[in-house]
Amino acid sequence: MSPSASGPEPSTSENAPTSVLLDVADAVATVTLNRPDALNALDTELKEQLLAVLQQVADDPGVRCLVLTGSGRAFCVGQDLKEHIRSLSSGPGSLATTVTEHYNPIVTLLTTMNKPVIAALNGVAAGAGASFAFATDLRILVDSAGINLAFAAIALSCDSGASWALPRLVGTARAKELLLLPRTIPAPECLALGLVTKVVAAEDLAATVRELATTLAAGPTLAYGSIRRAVAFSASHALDESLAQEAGLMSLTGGSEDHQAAVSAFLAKEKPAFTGR
Ligand code: T3D
Repeated sequence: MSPSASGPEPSTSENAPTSVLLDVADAVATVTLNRPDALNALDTELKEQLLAVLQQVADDPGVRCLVLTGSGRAFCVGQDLKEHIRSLSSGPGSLATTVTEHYNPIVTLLTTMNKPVIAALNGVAAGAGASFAFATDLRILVDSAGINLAFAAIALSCDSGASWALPRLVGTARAKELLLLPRTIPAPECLALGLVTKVVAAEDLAATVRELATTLAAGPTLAYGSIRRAVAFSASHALDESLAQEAGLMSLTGGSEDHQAAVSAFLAKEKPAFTGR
């Protein structure tokens, strides 16, 4: 599973299917969900490949920013319901298994890896696909697409962290409305609600994301990772605990090479060159 410096490559060994592509260039890893004919619906193979690739990206200190995107006209329409109907016939056990074995670790990696994560939403994001997008730091959505919290439409509750991330993005009342009454929320409304960071024309998506990812990949990665952890921690802890967590992370980042270099550069009126350490 060696990363490519030139273009997207299979995420797994040579003859394996390519439901997920990984490209690494200039410290930016681009992970592409690659079942375009199925609107990047999440079947078992894709989920297992995605989990492996995300772990690889998280563990690679040479990667300083992750971009998650989809191929074709959709970002991701969530669980592959064609596969799902087959597993339903074998009983509810398989549903419980994929949530804990696939969805939960995927979202944990997206949420907690020590580097910034961008969702390049090239098309509709639905169900767990929407949840994956919410687990990232910045979401760039094409103006022709939307987001659909599709779970209740098929009589499911919600998963992949939707109940955790959505209220933090839009507030509890709005989160419940979007989950109880699923619909495809058009791009301008997604922006107004705070579900996405930015809306762009489809032809501008690649350049917008590239510029953002390049900027983040050249930044203070340790500080970025620590900011992710501090914000996630304080969302579910009291002020005194959050202050203690901040103090620990300030101590960590205060001892970093990047901090030393950045303060020296500031005082010398120079631009800092961050190494990520
Ligand atoms: O055990 C477990 O796995 C539990 C875990 C669950 C996690 C989840 O993600 S649950 C939620 C699963 N996802 C959905 O319920 C979304 C279903 N899709 C839709 O609601 C709509 O398709 C969209 C809002 C995403 C897009 O609408 P639209 O109008 O642009 O497209 P469409 O015409 O509805 O769909 C186009 C085709 O894609 C269509 O197939 P066809 O008619 O061309 O042969 C449709 O059936 C197919 N498709 C869309 N979503 C899925 C799908 N096929 C399989 N799985 C899908 N999720």
